[in-house]
Amino acid sequence: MYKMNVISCLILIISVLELVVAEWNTKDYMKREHSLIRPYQGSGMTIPYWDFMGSTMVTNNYIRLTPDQQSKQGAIWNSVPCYVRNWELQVHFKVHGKGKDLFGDGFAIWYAKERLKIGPVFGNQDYFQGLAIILDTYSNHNGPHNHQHPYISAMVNNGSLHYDHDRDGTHTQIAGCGSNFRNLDHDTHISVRYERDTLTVSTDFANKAAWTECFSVKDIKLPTGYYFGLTATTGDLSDNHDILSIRLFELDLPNDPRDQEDRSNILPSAAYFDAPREHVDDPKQSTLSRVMFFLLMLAGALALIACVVIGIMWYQKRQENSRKRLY
Ligand SMILES: [Ca+2]
Repeated sequence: MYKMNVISCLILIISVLELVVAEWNTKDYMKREHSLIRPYQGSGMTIPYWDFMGSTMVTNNYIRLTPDQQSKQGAIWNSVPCYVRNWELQVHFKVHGKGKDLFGDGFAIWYAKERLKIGPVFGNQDYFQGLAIILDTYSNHNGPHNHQHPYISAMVNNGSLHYDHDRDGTHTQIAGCGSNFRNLDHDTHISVRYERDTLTVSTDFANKAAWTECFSVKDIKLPTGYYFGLTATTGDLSDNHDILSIRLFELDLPNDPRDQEDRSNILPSAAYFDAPREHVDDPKQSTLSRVMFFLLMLAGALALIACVVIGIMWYQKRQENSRKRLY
Protein backbone atom coordinates (compact mmCIF):
# COMPACT_ATOMS: atom_id res chain seq x y z
CA MET A 1 0.00 0.00 0.00
CA TYR A 2 2.82 2.37 1.01
CA LYS A 3 4.79 1.38 -2.09
CA MET A 4 1.79 2.17 -4.27
CA ASN A 5 1.54 5.63 -2.76
CA VAL A 6 5.22 6.33 -3.42
CA ILE A 7 4.85 5.21 -7.02
CA SER A 8 1.74 7.31 -7.66
CA CYS A 9 3.47 10.25 -6.00
CA LEU A 10 6.48 9.82 -8.28
CA ILE A 11 4.22 9.57 -11.34
CA LEU A 12 2.51 12.77 -10.26
CA ILE A 13 5.83 14.60 -9.82
CA ILE A 14 7.06 13.40 -13.23
CA SER A 15 3.85 14.47 -14.98
CA VAL A 16 3.97 17.88 -13.29
CA LEU A 17 7.60 18.28 -14.42
CA GLU A 18 6.65 17.25 -17.97
CA LEU A 19 3.85 19.78 -17.95
CA VAL A 20 6.21 22.53 -16.82
CA VAL A 21 8.69 21.59 -19.57
CA ALA A 22 5.89 21.44 -22.16
CA GLU A 23 4.67 24.87 -21.19
CA TRP A 24 8.06 26.52 -20.98
CA ASN A 25 10.26 27.24 -23.90
CA THR A 26 13.17 29.00 -22.22
CA LYS A 27 13.77 31.21 -25.27
CA ASP A 28 10.28 32.70 -25.04
CA TYR A 29 9.41 35.27 -22.43
CA MET A 30 6.29 35.16 -20.36
CA LYS A 31 4.71 38.60 -20.21
CA ARG A 32 3.43 39.07 -16.71
CA GLU A 33 1.16 41.97 -17.69
CA HIS A 34 -0.77 39.72 -20.12
CA SER A 35 -0.80 36.63 -17.91
CA LEU A 36 -3.04 35.44 -15.13
CA ILE A 37 -1.62 32.94 -12.69
CA ARG A 38 -2.27 32.03 -9.09
CA PRO A 39 -2.56 33.75 -6.70
CA TYR A 40 -4.94 35.83 -8.78
CA GLN A 41 -5.77 38.55 -6.34
CA GLY A 42 -3.55 41.41 -5.38
CA SER A 43 -4.50 43.56 -2.45
CA GLY A 44 -8.26 43.64 -1.98
CA MET A 45 -10.64 42.26 -4.61
CA THR A 46 -8.77 43.42 -7.70
CA ILE A 47 -6.70 41.25 -10.05
CA PRO A 48 -3.60 43.03 -11.33
CA TYR A 49 -3.88 43.71 -15.13
CA TRP A 50 -7.33 42.11 -15.45
CA ASP A 51 -10.93 43.32 -15.23
CA PHE A 52 -13.87 41.00 -14.80
CA MET A 53 -17.60 41.43 -15.29
CA GLY A 54 -20.95 39.65 -15.50
CA SER A 55 -21.25 36.33 -13.69
CA THR A 56 -17.45 36.00 -13.29
CA MET A 57 -16.40 34.83 -9.84
CA VAL A 58 -12.82 34.71 -8.59
CA THR A 59 -11.79 31.99 -6.15
CA ASN A 60 -8.36 30.97 -4.91
CA ASN A 61 -8.08 28.13 -7.41
CA TYR A 62 -9.98 29.20 -10.50
CA ILE A 63 -11.87 32.02 -12.18
CA ARG A 64 -15.41 30.92 -12.97
CA LEU A 65 -16.77 32.83 -15.98
CA THR A 66 -20.17 31.20 -15.66
CA PRO A 67 -21.62 28.82 -13.09
CA ASP A 68 -23.63 25.77 -14.19
CA GLN A 69 -26.82 27.85 -14.32
CA GLN A 70 -29.00 29.15 -17.14
CA SER A 71 -28.60 32.54 -18.84
CA LYS A 72 -25.24 33.64 -17.45
CA GLN A 73 -22.54 35.67 -19.16
CA GLY A 74 -19.12 36.32 -17.76
CA ALA A 75 -15.93 37.89 -18.99
CA ILE A 76 -12.38 38.63 -17.97
CA TRP A 77 -10.31 41.14 -19.96
CA ASN A 78 -6.69 42.12 -19.87
CA SER A 79 -6.36 45.84 -19.13
CA VAL A 80 -3.00 46.23 -20.93
CA PRO A 81 -3.02 46.39 -24.76
CA CYS A 82 -0.68 43.86 -26.37
CA TYR A 83 2.16 45.22 -28.49
CA VAL A 84 3.94 41.88 -28.78
CA ARG A 85 4.13 40.96 -32.48
CA ASN A 86 4.66 37.18 -32.23
CA TRP A 87 3.05 35.49 -29.28
CA GLU A 88 1.63 32.33 -27.83
CA LEU A 89 -1.29 32.37 -25.43
CA GLN A 90 -1.76 29.28 -23.28
CA VAL A 91 -4.97 28.84 -21.37
CA HIS A 92 -5.55 26.22 -18.70
CA PHE A 93 -9.29 25.77 -18.33
CA LYS A 94 -12.03 23.42 -17.19
CA VAL A 95 -15.51 23.11 -18.66
CA HIS A 96 -17.74 20.89 -16.56
CA GLY A 97 -21.30 20.48 -15.40
CA LYS A 98 -24.15 18.23 -14.40
CA GLY A 99 -25.55 17.86 -17.92
CA LYS A 100 -24.82 14.50 -19.55
CA ASP A 101 -26.30 15.15 -22.99
CA LEU A 102 -27.42 18.76 -22.77
CA PHE A 103 -24.91 21.45 -21.89
CA GLY A 104 -23.58 24.69 -23.27
CA ASP A 105 -22.88 27.08 -24.66
CA GLY A 106 -19.09 27.35 -24.46
CA PHE A 107 -16.45 30.02 -24.15
CA ALA A 108 -14.22 32.14 -26.35
CA ILE A 109 -10.68 33.50 -26.25
CA TRP A 110 -10.38 37.00 -27.73
CA TYR A 111 -7.76 39.29 -29.13
CA ALA A 112 -9.99 42.28 -29.76
CA LYS A 113 -9.99 46.02 -30.19
CA GLU A 114 -12.75 46.63 -27.69
CA ARG A 115 -13.09 45.00 -24.30
CA LEU A 116 -15.71 44.61 -21.59
CA LYS A 117 -18.64 44.65 -24.05
CA ILE A 118 -21.07 41.92 -23.04
CA GLY A 119 -22.93 40.56 -26.05
CA PRO A 120 -24.35 37.54 -27.90
CA VAL A 121 -21.12 35.92 -29.16
CA PHE A 122 -20.19 33.69 -26.24
CA GLY A 123 -20.49 36.66 -23.93
CA ASN A 124 -18.85 39.26 -26.17
CA GLN A 125 -20.27 41.74 -28.66
CA ASP A 126 -21.09 40.79 -32.27
CA TYR A 127 -19.40 42.61 -35.20
CA PHE A 128 -16.21 42.67 -33.14
CA GLN A 129 -12.81 43.64 -34.48
CA GLY A 130 -10.14 41.05 -33.92
CA LEU A 131 -9.65 37.34 -33.43
CA ALA A 132 -11.96 34.89 -31.67
CA ILE A 133 -11.10 31.32 -30.78
CA ILE A 134 -14.43 29.73 -29.95
CA LEU A 135 -14.77 26.57 -27.88
CA ASP A 136 -18.38 25.72 -28.70
CA THR A 137 -19.85 22.89 -26.63
CA TYR A 138 -23.42 23.09 -27.94
CA SER A 139 -24.46 22.36 -31.52
CA ASN A 140 -27.17 24.82 -32.57
CA HIS A 141 -27.32 23.35 -36.03
CA ASN A 142 -28.76 19.85 -36.15
CA GLY A 143 -28.50 19.20 -39.87
CA PRO A 144 -26.85 16.39 -41.79
CA HIS A 145 -23.72 18.57 -42.14
CA ASN A 146 -23.33 19.04 -38.44
CA HIS A 147 -19.78 18.66 -37.21
CA GLN A 148 -18.62 17.09 -33.99
CA HIS A 149 -19.17 19.00 -30.75
CA PRO A 150 -17.43 20.31 -28.74
CA TYR A 151 -15.91 22.21 -31.65
CA ILE A 152 -13.01 24.68 -31.70
CA SER A 153 -12.97 27.32 -34.42
CA ALA A 154 -11.29 30.60 -35.27
CA MET A 155 -12.94 33.72 -36.62
CA VAL A 156 -11.20 36.90 -37.77
CA ASN A 157 -13.43 39.94 -38.01
CA ASN A 158 -12.82 43.49 -39.23
CA GLY A 159 -16.08 44.58 -37.63
CA SER A 160 -18.31 43.74 -40.62
CA LEU A 161 -19.05 40.04 -40.00
CA HIS A 162 -21.95 38.68 -37.98
CA TYR A 163 -21.48 35.51 -35.92
CA ASP A 164 -24.35 33.20 -36.87
CA HIS A 165 -25.23 30.96 -33.93
CA ASP A 166 -27.80 29.04 -35.97
CA ARG A 167 -24.96 27.72 -38.11
CA ASP A 168 -22.47 27.56 -35.24
CA GLY A 169 -20.40 30.22 -37.01
CA THR A 170 -19.46 27.83 -39.82
CA HIS A 171 -20.00 30.51 -42.50
CA THR A 172 -17.40 32.83 -41.02
CA GLN A 173 -14.83 30.48 -39.54
CA ILE A 174 -11.33 30.35 -40.99
CA ALA A 175 -10.63 26.87 -39.60
CA GLY A 176 -11.82 24.46 -36.95
CA CYS A 177 -11.57 21.02 -35.41
CA GLY A 178 -13.73 18.82 -33.25
CA SER A 179 -12.29 17.72 -29.94
CA ASN A 180 -13.76 16.83 -26.57
CA PHE A 181 -12.59 18.91 -23.65
CA ARG A 182 -15.66 18.77 -21.42
CA ASN A 183 -16.11 16.91 -18.11
CA LEU A 184 -12.63 15.40 -18.20
CA ASP A 185 -10.93 14.31 -14.98
CA HIS A 186 -7.54 15.65 -16.05
CA ASP A 187 -6.29 19.13 -16.95
CA THR A 188 -7.20 20.69 -20.29
CA HIS A 189 -5.05 23.30 -22.05
CA ILE A 190 -5.32 25.23 -25.30
CA SER A 191 -2.57 27.14 -27.06
CA VAL A 192 -3.14 29.97 -29.52
CA ARG A 193 0.07 30.75 -31.35
CA TYR A 194 0.44 33.76 -33.65
CA GLU A 195 3.79 33.58 -35.36
CA ARG A 196 4.73 35.46 -38.55
CA ASP A 197 1.06 35.83 -39.52
CA THR A 198 0.36 32.13 -39.05
CA LEU A 199 -2.27 31.23 -36.51
CA THR A 200 -1.93 27.79 -34.95
CA VAL A 201 -4.32 26.43 -32.38
CA SER A 202 -3.21 23.36 -30.44
CA THR A 203 -4.73 21.46 -27.57
CA ASP A 204 -3.65 19.26 -24.73
CA PHE A 205 -6.81 17.38 -23.79
CA ALA A 206 -5.35 13.88 -23.56
CA ASN A 207 -3.41 14.37 -20.33
CA LYS A 208 -0.14 13.69 -22.14
CA ALA A 209 1.55 17.06 -21.54
CA ALA A 210 1.97 17.43 -25.30
CA TRP A 211 0.32 19.69 -27.83
CA THR A 212 -1.86 18.29 -30.61
CA GLU A 213 -2.45 20.63 -33.53
CA CYS A 214 -6.08 21.52 -34.07
CA PHE A 215 -5.49 23.75 -37.10
CA SER A 216 -2.98 26.15 -38.60
CA VAL A 217 -3.82 29.01 -40.98
CA LYS A 218 -1.43 31.29 -42.86
CA ASP A 219 -1.85 34.95 -43.80
CA ILE A 220 -3.74 36.18 -40.78
CA LYS A 221 -3.14 39.88 -40.23
CA LEU A 222 -3.77 41.16 -36.73
CA PRO A 223 -3.02 44.67 -35.50
CA THR A 224 -0.97 45.36 -32.40
CA GLY A 225 -2.51 47.11 -29.43
CA TYR A 226 -5.59 44.87 -29.03
CA TYR A 227 -6.70 43.21 -25.79
CA PHE A 228 -6.81 39.60 -24.69
CA GLY A 229 -10.02 38.46 -23.09
CA LEU A 230 -12.02 35.38 -22.21
CA THR A 231 -15.79 35.23 -22.15
CA ALA A 232 -18.37 32.50 -21.63
CA THR A 233 -22.10 32.15 -21.84
CA THR A 234 -24.92 29.82 -20.85
CA GLY A 235 -28.46 29.87 -22.22
CA ASP A 236 -31.16 27.26 -21.72
CA LEU A 237 -28.25 24.90 -21.25
CA SER A 238 -25.35 25.48 -18.91
CA ASP A 239 -21.89 24.49 -17.71
CA ASN A 240 -19.22 25.79 -15.37
CA HIS A 241 -16.64 27.60 -17.50
CA ASP A 242 -13.51 27.86 -15.37
CA ILE A 243 -10.17 29.47 -16.20
CA LEU A 244 -7.21 28.28 -14.15
CA SER A 245 -4.40 30.21 -15.80
CA ILE A 246 -3.54 32.37 -18.78
CA ARG A 247 0.06 32.67 -19.96
CA LEU A 248 1.23 34.95 -22.75
CA PHE A 249 4.66 34.30 -24.20
CA GLU A 250 6.54 36.64 -26.47
CA LEU A 251 8.09 34.41 -29.13
CA ASP A 252 11.79 34.81 -29.61
CA LEU A 253 12.26 34.78 -33.39
CA PRO A 254 15.31 35.52 -35.50
CA ASN A 255 15.18 38.96 -37.13
CA ASP A 256 12.23 39.23 -39.46
CA PRO A 257 11.92 42.35 -41.66
CA ARG A 258 8.12 42.15 -41.38
CA ASP A 259 8.48 42.76 -37.66
CA GLN A 260 9.47 46.36 -38.40
CA GLU A 261 6.19 47.03 -40.19
CA ASP A 262 3.77 49.25 -38.26
CA ARG A 263 0.77 47.12 -37.39
CA SER A 264 -0.97 49.53 -35.07
CA ASN A 265 -3.56 50.79 -37.57
CA ILE A 266 -4.33 47.83 -39.85
CA LEU A 267 -7.68 46.03 -39.87
CA PRO A 268 -7.78 42.35 -38.90
CA SER A 269 -7.91 40.13 -42.00
CA ALA A 270 -7.67 36.51 -43.09
CA ALA A 271 -6.68 35.46 -46.61
CA TYR A 272 -8.57 32.16 -46.50
CA PHE A 273 -11.92 31.13 -45.14
CA ASP A 274 -13.23 27.63 -44.69
CA ALA A 275 -15.67 26.63 -47.41
CA PRO A 276 -19.12 26.87 -45.88
CA ARG A 277 -20.25 23.41 -44.83
CA GLU A 278 -23.97 23.96 -45.01
CA HIS A 279 -24.59 23.92 -48.74
CA VAL A 280 -24.99 20.22 -49.44
CA ASP A 281 -28.73 20.50 -50.07
CA ASP A 282 -28.55 23.76 -52.04
CA PRO A 283 -29.47 23.70 -55.75
CA LYS A 284 -26.09 25.35 -56.38
CA GLN A 285 -24.35 22.32 -54.97
CA SER A 286 -26.34 19.90 -57.15
CA THR A 287 -25.55 22.01 -60.24
CA LEU A 288 -21.94 21.79 -59.18
CA SER A 289 -22.13 18.01 -58.83
CA ARG A 290 -23.79 17.80 -62.27
CA VAL A 291 -20.94 19.86 -63.74
CA MET A 292 -18.44 17.63 -61.94
CA PHE A 293 -20.20 14.51 -63.27
CA PHE A 294 -20.14 15.91 -66.83
CA LEU A 295 -16.44 16.77 -66.55
CA LEU A 296 -15.66 13.29 -65.23
CA MET A 297 -17.62 11.69 -68.10
CA LEU A 298 -15.80 13.94 -70.59
CA ALA A 299 -12.41 13.01 -69.09
CA GLY A 300 -13.40 9.33 -69.26
CA ALA A 301 -14.46 9.64 -72.92
CA LEU A 302 -11.23 11.45 -73.83
CA ALA A 303 -9.17 8.76 -72.08
CA LEU A 304 -11.07 6.05 -73.98
CA ILE A 305 -10.50 7.81 -77.34
CA ALA A 306 -6.79 8.21 -76.51
CA CYS A 307 -6.57 4.48 -75.70
CA VAL A 308 -8.25 3.52 -79.01
CA VAL A 309 -5.95 5.82 -81.02
CA ILE A 310 -2.82 4.48 -79.28
CA GLY A 311 -4.11 0.94 -79.80
CA ILE A 312 -4.64 1.50 -83.56
CA MET A 313 -1.18 3.10 -83.92
CA TRP A 314 0.42 0.20 -82.05
CA TYR A 315 -1.46 -2.31 -84.23
CA GLN A 316 -0.40 -0.53 -87.45
CA LYS A 317 3.23 -0.40 -86.26
CA ARG A 318 3.11 -4.15 -85.55
CA GLN A 319 1.59 -4.91 -88.95
CA GLU A 320 4.34 -2.83 -90.59
CA ASN A 321 7.05 -4.63 -88.61
CA SER A 322 5.69 -8.06 -89.48
CA ARG A 323 5.55 -7.05 -93.18
CA LYS A 324 9.21 -5.92 -92.95
CA ARG A 325 10.13 -9.29 -91.43
CA LEU A 326 8.37 -11.11 -94.31
CA TYR A 327 10.58 -9.52 -96.96
CA1 LIG B 1 -23.02 26.53 -30.79
